[in-house]
Order: sequence, then structure tokens, then C-alpha cells
Amino acid sequence: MFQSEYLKKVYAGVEARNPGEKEFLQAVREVLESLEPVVAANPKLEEQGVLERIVEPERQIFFRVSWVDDKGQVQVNRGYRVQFNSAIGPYKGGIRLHPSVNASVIKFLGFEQIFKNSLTGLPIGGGKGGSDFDPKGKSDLEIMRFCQSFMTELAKHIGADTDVPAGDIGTGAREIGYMYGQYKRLRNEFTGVLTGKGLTYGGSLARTEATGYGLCYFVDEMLRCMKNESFKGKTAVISGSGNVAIYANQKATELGAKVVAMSDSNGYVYDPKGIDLAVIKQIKEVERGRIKEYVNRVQGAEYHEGCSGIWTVKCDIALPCATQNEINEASAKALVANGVIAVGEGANMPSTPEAIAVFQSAGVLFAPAKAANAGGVATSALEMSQNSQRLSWTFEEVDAKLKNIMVNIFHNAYNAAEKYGMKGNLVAGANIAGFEKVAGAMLAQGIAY
Ligand code: NDP
Ligand code: 2IT
Repeated sequence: MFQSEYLKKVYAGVEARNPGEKEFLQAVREVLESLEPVVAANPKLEEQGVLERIVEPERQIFFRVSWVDDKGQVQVNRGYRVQFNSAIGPYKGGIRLHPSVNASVIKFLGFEQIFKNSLTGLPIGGGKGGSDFDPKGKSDLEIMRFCQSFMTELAKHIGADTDVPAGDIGTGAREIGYMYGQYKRLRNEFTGVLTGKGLTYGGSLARTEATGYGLCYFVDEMLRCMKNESFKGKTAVISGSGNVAIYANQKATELGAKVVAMSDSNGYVYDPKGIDLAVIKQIKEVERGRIKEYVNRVQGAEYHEGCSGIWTVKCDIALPCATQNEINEASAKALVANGVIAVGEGANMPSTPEAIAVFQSAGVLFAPAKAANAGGVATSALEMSQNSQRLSWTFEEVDAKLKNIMVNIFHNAYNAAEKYGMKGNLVAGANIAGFEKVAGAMLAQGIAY
């Protein structure tokens, strides 16, 4: 519970205004809890209503997306774009295409994006979008028609200096390509309105790898600074087998770890020799198939139905890279019992509050999503810079900037936690460091009467 009356009041207001939105409330509560000492030290925040303002999106756009499937049937989905905060730059954040998408999910993601984007040190505000469209089992033409219809409405609300969407669950290079094509058709403009674009039309090298690589750069720095450790010789488990998981595996392996398990929404594979990433890439990126296919191609590997079992696999480092709330208290306890030393969140909000408490009280190093997965959006901001300059940087140049950004985020989060008497608590540190810059900008810009 909150100590400060001000925080109590703000949270009660969020509950009243957003009833039943459990993911959004979870994300808001965590940030407000971290801000206790900041609010106590800065009365201006209350005087100027900064927290009441920061928890309310600047603008929310919910829209109909109708499209025609391959059988000629009309389908209707709901589209979302939540433009949460533009204090430090144009709204920036991904588009999630998944049947579980609803207002609560998009708002939690948009809210967290404010602080994550601030942590990158780059000028990007917070936003998120998506649809309850399910890309699974759809033909390429169905995906194209959906993406075009989605963009027909979204195009009215975005722009290279206004709001710049990108990928997230279910939105990769293919979807971004179709959306970009439609934006260009509608606007007759070739601008950096989306990131995660293909390399032939304005995409940045290393954007595909950025979230997974960035996660490992962050975890590596955390291990080095807080435990005098590294990935070398460690066993790792990575949930998911999408964009973030695949490149987290690649970098963790390069840094000397052995990744023994990965998953999708049906189950997980365990390979004691270390997952063969080329096989995973072929199944997931090329064939868009199911991960259980792995055991038909690699001898000695096992497949287990269900997602949560992956956290019972013994490991030193756990990298949840699938979705929100995928590690609950029981899974966290299983990881701790098996001797996990570090958890790095590649997905957004993958650990429940109870799970985080288990890790923190067991002394497990915990890298929270807002800080640890910021490499994706940071590299999106680098893509925006390249688009503005009409130049493209080399892979090495972008990768070096990404690494530097991740190392800085770790130190900023670590130092902010220490400054407010919570040394080692990177959850609080990331929330505070991300908040301070946005709050400063909001205070400087005043309130419209
Ligand atoms: P992808 O769509 O490429 O992959 C998602 C993976 O997670 C798939 O393996 C998918 O399994 C699994 N998954 C999705 N939903 C669920 C679910 N409800 N239960 C269990 N497993 C699920 O997405 P990304 O890799 O891009 O995103 C993964 C996470 O990382 C998300 O939380 C996203 O918000 C976050 N993130 C992504 C960034 C990016 O740049 N892409 C940047 C920062 C964070 P299946 O194939 O069965 O659907
Ligand atoms: O959650 C995230 O940070 C993303 N999905 C990436 C957003 C972006 O704009 O690159």
C-alpha cells in the first residue's frame, strides 16, 4: 500500500476511471510505488498535478478495422492507438496484433513505454497500438488486407514528427512493410513514420536484433557490476521464440552462455546440448510453424506441452521474452529453488508483482523490462535519426550505440535507486530515472488552461 496520501489519491483515481483494466492498473501501481521517495522530496509534483496527468493518456483512438478474408467473408477487428505522453518527443511504441489485445493491454504497454523511452536518453514520447486481430493461420494476402485496412485509419493520427509506430507481438517486418506501403499510398510521402522497416526502404541495420541484443548487454553489465559475473559458462532459459527471444539467444550464446530451453504459446523445448538456433529460426521465422517441430529435427531434444513448465528447467539466467505475466509466484519460486542468479525481462511486464517480490527477497539480480528491453525502441529512435538524415549507418555503428545506451540505462537505474535509498533495486531505479526526465519536461511545459 502507498504511504503518501497523494499517491493513494492518484491511484484511487486511476482505479475509478479504468475499472477492471487489470494489466493497466498493475503497471501503474508498480510505477507509483517506486515514486514514494520522489514524491516526498518534490512537492511540486503534487502542486502541479504531474502524477494525475501522467497516468491519463493524452489521446486514445479506438477504431473499426474491417477487411475481407480469403473466402470473401467480411471480418471486423478493433484497432487501438494510445498516445500516452509527448512531453519529451513524438509518441513512440509498437503495434501488437494478438487476440488478447484490449484497452487494458494497450494502455499498460503505452504507460510503460513513457518511462522506457525516457530511459533511452533519446527524444521519444510514449505510445502503443494494436488490434485483437489474430495473425495465426492467416494467409499472406489476409495479413496484407488487414494491415492496409488498419493503416487506412491509423494514417490519420500518426506522422514522422507526431507518432511513430513499430513492431511488437505479431507485427514484424512483413506487417510493417504492408503498413508502410499503405501509409505512403495514402499520404504520398516517404518519411520515417514507422520503424522496423525493411533495409531496402529506410530500415536500420541491427533493429531486428536490437531488443534481444540490448537485453543481453544490459544483463551482462548488471552481472558484471553487481555480482562480478558474466554469461560465460552459464545455463540460460529463454521463453518465447519470436523476435526478442531469438536474438537474445544469439547474443547470450555469443557471450558464452548455453541456452537449453525456448517456448511458444503451446509449449517448450528442452535441449541439453544447447538449442540449435538455426533450427528455431527456420521453424519460426521462415515456416511460421510451431516450436514442437524442433524435436523432429534435433535428436535428444524434448517437447513439453504448456508454457509455464519452462521455468522448472534448471538455469542460472532466465530471460522471459514472450508476454506479460508469464512468470507467476510459483514459477519464480521454482527458478529460485533451482539456483537462478539473474532474471532479465525481454518481454513487457513478464513477471507478476508476486514473482518480482520472490526474486528480490532471494537476492536474485532482477533486470526490469522498462530498462532491459529498451534496446528495441532505442534502435527505433536511431532509425528515425537515420531517416531524418537520409543516411544509413553500418551495423557496427548502430550496435555500438545500442550497447552504449544499454550500459548507460543500467547505471542510471542503479544510481537512481541508490540516490533514493533503495540500492540494488533496479525496478525502483528504472521507474524513477525514467520518470524524472518526463516529469521535468511536463513541469517546464506548463498546463493548458
Ligand atoms: P513475436 O510475435 O515475434 O514473438 C512472440 C513470442 O511469444 C512467440 O514465441 C509467441 O508464441 C510467444 N507468445 C506470445 N503471446 C503469448 C502468450 N499469450 N502466451 C505464451 N506465449 C506467447 O513478438 P516479440 O518477440 O516482438 O515480443 C515478445 C515480447 O517482447 C512482448 O512482450 C513484446 O511486447 C516485447 N518487446 C518487443 C520488442 C520488439 O522490438 N519486438 C521491444 C521490447 C519489448 P506463438 O508463436 O505461439 O504466438
Ligand atoms: O515494447 C517495445 O518497446 C516495442 N515493442 C518496440 C517499440 C518501438 O517503437 O520500437
